[in-house]
Amino acid sequence: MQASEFIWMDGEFIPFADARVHVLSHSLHYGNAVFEGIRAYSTPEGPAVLQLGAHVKRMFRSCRVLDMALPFSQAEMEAAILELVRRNGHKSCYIRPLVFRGAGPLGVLPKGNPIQVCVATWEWDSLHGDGGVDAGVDVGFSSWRRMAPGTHPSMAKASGNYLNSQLVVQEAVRHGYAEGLVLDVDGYLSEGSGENVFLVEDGEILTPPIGNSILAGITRGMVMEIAAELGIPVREARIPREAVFFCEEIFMTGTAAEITPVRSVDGRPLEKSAPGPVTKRLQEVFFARVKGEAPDKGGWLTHVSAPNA
Ligand code: PPE
Repeated sequence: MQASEFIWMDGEFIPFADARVHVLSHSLHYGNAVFEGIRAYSTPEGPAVLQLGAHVKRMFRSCRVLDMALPFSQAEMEAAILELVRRNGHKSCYIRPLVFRGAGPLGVLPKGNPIQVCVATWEWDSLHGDGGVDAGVDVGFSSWRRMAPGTHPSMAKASGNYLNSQLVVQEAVRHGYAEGLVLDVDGYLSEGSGENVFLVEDGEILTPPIGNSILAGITRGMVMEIAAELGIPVREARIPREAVFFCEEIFMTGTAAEITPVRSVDGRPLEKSAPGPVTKRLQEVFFARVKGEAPDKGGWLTHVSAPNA
């Protein structure tokens, strides 16, 4: 990971090497941090942050779930993110805001720990590489289940949820897969360790609803918007495990993974090679839009510097 020049921490732009925390930081012990993953894409008008408002809003909602009051407003966080991308001089980058409880008294009940906020940026390729986006990846069902409703708050992007994700992806990679597909506690398809999942069946797009222990992905939302524009029906449905073995296409979405097709599950190749026509069409529209090569119909991009500035 290439160090950027600055990290924004608690309201200030500080050198990368100075962004430190104490080992007794509460969140390090109890997993109660909240984070976001955002991308800035290179466009003809310079870098533009994709869905800035939606990501910051989700971060504030995650904090509400964890009962953490941020010492900054949404507008202040958005401004800090834009300024950081500008100061770090990225053409494109990944952006990682993190809210955590800092050093103070330990004990599970958070009491007297300062709520700290930082934002870091770095240049990051697609999670499964350009090869993954172009040709698809091999995935396998995880032996782990997603968090059951009423246990961990899957709708909050809380660090503690990523203990489950790490068990999933470590096992998947150990078995030679790029990613694990995870079932929810009832045995229905949930998501990947860091991606939402979609199936294409009889020309219709299917994806698990929020009730299947997923993170309500922002890329998921954009894909659903594009599909609606293209007249491709999308349905949120409880999906049984076996559907992946006869559907026409599978793809995964996420800020890091973008739109990554799946070419095999559990060592069983899909009937047709990835990406299938629906996945391909969605990718074309998505990438053209986020890279500023097609009109920004949904108002998804926030340019880091005002055009012509
Ligand atoms: N589910 C999970 C569990 C998840 O972590 C992500 C994002 C998504 C779905 C897709 O959400 P969205 O990015 O809003 O479309 N995972 C982030 C972290 C990945 C990482 O490797 O770190 C991301 O993609 O930034």
